[in-house]
Amino acid sequence: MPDKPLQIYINGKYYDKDDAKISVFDHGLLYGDGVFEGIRSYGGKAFKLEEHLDRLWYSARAIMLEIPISKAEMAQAVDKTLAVNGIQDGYIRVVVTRGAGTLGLDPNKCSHPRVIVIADSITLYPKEYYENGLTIITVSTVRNHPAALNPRIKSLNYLNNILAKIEGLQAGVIEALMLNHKGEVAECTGDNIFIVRRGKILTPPNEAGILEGITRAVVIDLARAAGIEVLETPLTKHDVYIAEECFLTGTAAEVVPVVKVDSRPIGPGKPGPITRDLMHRFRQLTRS
Ligand code: PXG
Repeated sequence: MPDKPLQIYINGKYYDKDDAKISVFDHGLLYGDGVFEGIRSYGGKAFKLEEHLDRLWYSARAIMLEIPISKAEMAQAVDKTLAVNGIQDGYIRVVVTRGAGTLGLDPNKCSHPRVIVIADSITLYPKEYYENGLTIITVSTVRNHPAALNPRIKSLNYLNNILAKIEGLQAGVIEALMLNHKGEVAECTGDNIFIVRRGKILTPPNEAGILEGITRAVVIDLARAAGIEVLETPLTKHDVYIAEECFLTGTAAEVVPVVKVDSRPIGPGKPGPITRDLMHRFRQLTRS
């Protein structure tokens, strides 16, 4: 028997993967006009679902997109999509597009937002990255100016991050550090950044122009609960270069060490003790 095709939720109905389609007039496609979330499931349960849905609703609000269902209905849709696909440890993508409109920008010409929920298995980073740490570079692509497209909005237009990712890939690294328009450290293309200095954890504040990562918030809480001081403070490349440790957080990556930035070793060039402790605490939280 072939496997049952993946079931995709679109506006309340389930479709086989190959039949899950939306209009070529959808402004999500034509203009990147929409919002999304990426969520992990552990043991069949969506991790930090409430936080992800809160962020989705804030993103939608910021672009004046009204999500046509309630948060409770969305939570049910996420749970059901995991269940019908029999996914335990996986990845959920929730997408809300402006819907089909005309070949013009006007969002008011789009009447019905599309709500899409995809649950699939997840391809994890190779184990080696967690054991030996990542090498990253700072790229020249500046993170979106908050007054242009606020990075706090998880919008369907990810070209800013994709351009930075391309720069990184061209240079042979899989993640890249972006600075903001002031030259301060912002974040990586799909991960938030942290450094350790004199035993304290430092990370850029929201005002640096970053996505307010859910994993970032979890790791800040885990660190504080473990008695480690965490400061949200503006950082420069210099701060990263002289750090004792560096790590990234994100839904896909969880907590991953960084051992080299712009060809410079961070600390001794190996994952540090605070990073390894937080990786362990994060795993305990999600796998218990
Ligand atoms: N910054 C940016 C720009 C992101 O896109 C994060 C930080 C980390 O946020 P969370 O809430 O996930 O801790 C993200 C999230 C992917 C993928 O497929 C990327 C993200 C999330 C899920 C999947 O690369 N980025």
